[in-house]
Amino acid sequence: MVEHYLTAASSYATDIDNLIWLVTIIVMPWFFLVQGILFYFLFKFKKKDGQKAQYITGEEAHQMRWVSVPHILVLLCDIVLIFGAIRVWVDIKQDMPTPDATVRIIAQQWAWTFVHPGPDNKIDTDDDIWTVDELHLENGQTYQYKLESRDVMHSFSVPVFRLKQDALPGRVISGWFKPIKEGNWSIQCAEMCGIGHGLMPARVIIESAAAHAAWISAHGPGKLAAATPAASAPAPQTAPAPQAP
Ligand SMILES: [Cu+2]
Repeated sequence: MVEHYLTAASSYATDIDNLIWLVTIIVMPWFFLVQGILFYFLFKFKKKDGQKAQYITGEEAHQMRWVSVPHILVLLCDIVLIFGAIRVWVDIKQDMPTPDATVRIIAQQWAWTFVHPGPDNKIDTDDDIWTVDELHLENGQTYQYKLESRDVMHSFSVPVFRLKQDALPGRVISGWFKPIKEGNWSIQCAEMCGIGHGLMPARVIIESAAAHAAWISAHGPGKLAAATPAASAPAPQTAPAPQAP
């Protein structure tokens, strides 16, 4: 179960994982050091009969060093973390690689609508393929997404992509991802969006170029493809469905 979410299925998932490892490796020694010193002092200076507590102002140089030296060391660690974080942030959020295709992602209470480009590889044209709760992507392609909300705030979360992006009503938020691992993975809304929030799962299906081309050709222009239930195999269904909005 956990391994399912640990899979790195986007080109930048490993960069995010490495950043979290960097934070863990830098913070963990400090945590154990501070806890160790705390418990050592708790036992060393515990109340003893006949011994009065001293009042220490901490103003002398050798006492102030207990604050200033760790303070400087923590600041140096912060600088390392900030550099690591900025590098990943710029790669993922600032730089937008030239996309091979664009998908529109529309959140609403309580479902996801995905608009895929049809054979012309453009969205907002007659051959778009609309799906509900099922996003189809071609492995190895770079996608730009345009994220919208029809009602309240939602959050488009794809754990295997290490992607979580808020959707705000009235705004179109652009970003990108590049799937690198074929499979059928979870999408979940990660923003409390009403009573049905927990019932808002979807699937991202990453398929080979041939399988993706077959999926595109199996869906007529402008049709709303039937969604595959979240727990089932990714095989697309072709049941008749209402026209796309
Ligand atoms: Cu939600």
